[in-house]
Amino acid sequence: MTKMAFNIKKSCFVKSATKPSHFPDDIYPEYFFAGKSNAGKSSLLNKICNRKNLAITSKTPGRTQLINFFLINNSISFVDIPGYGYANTPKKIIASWEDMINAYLSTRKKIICMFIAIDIRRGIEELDKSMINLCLSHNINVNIVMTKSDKVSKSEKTQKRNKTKEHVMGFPNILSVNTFSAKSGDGVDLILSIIENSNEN
Ligand SMILES: Nc1nc2c(ncn2[C@@H]2O[C@H](COP(=O)(O)OP(=O)(O)OP(=O)(O)O)[C@@H](O)[C@H]2O)c(=O)[nH]1
Ligand SMILES: [Mg+2]
Repeated sequence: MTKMAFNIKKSCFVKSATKPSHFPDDIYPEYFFAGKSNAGKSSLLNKICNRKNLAITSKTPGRTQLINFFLINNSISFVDIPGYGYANTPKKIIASWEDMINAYLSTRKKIICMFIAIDIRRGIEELDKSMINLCLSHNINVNIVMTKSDKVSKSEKTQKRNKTKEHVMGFPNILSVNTFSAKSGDGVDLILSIIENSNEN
C-alpha cells in the first residue's frame, strides 16, 4: 500500500521565550529552524505549514528576536530561532543571542534536527558553519535548506547546491542539502518527507 504523504493539517503558535524557564514543556519531537537574518526561516515555516502568517516575516532583517515555539498536528514541535549575522550587531547583543541559543540547545531533550536556511545566492558563510559546528557539539543533525531558489536559474541552482555539498563534506552531522522556495514551492515535499522519515513514532 502506498503511504499517504505527510501533511501539516494543524499548526498553532505556542509561545515566545528567551530562557528555558519560559520554554513550553519538552514533550514533542522538535525541529528547529535557524539561519542568517533574512535568509527566509519564517517564510519557510509558513510555507511548509501552509499558513500565511504563522511565523512573522519581514523585509527588515533581524525581525525574529525571540525563540518562537509552534505545535504541529498536535504531535511535533517547530521552533523559529532568531537569525544571526545581522550587519553591525553590537557585541552585547551577539553575546546574549549566543547565551540564548546555547541555553536552548543544552536544555531541550527532544530535538530531532536543525533546518538551516541559507540564501542560495549567498551560499554558506562562516557564521553558518559556526552554527553547524554548534549543533555538532550538541550532537544535533543538520539539514541544509538553500532558500529563495526562485531567484536563480535552474543551472545555477544545481551549481550552488553542489558547491554547498562540497563545502560541508567535512561535517559528519549534515543529513541533506536541498533547495527551497517559499514562492514557487520548490523543496516543500522534500522537507516534509525529511520530517516524516525522522519521526517514525
Ligand atoms: N523571492 C523569495 N523571497 C523570499 C523567500 N523566502 C523569503 N523571502 C523574502 O525574504 C525576506 C525575509 O524573509 P523571512 O522569512 O522574514 O526571513 P527570516 O530568516 O525569518 O528573517 P529574520 O527573522 O529577520 O531573521 C522577506 O522579504 C521574504 O518575503 C523565497 O523563497 N523567495
Ligand atoms: Mg524570521
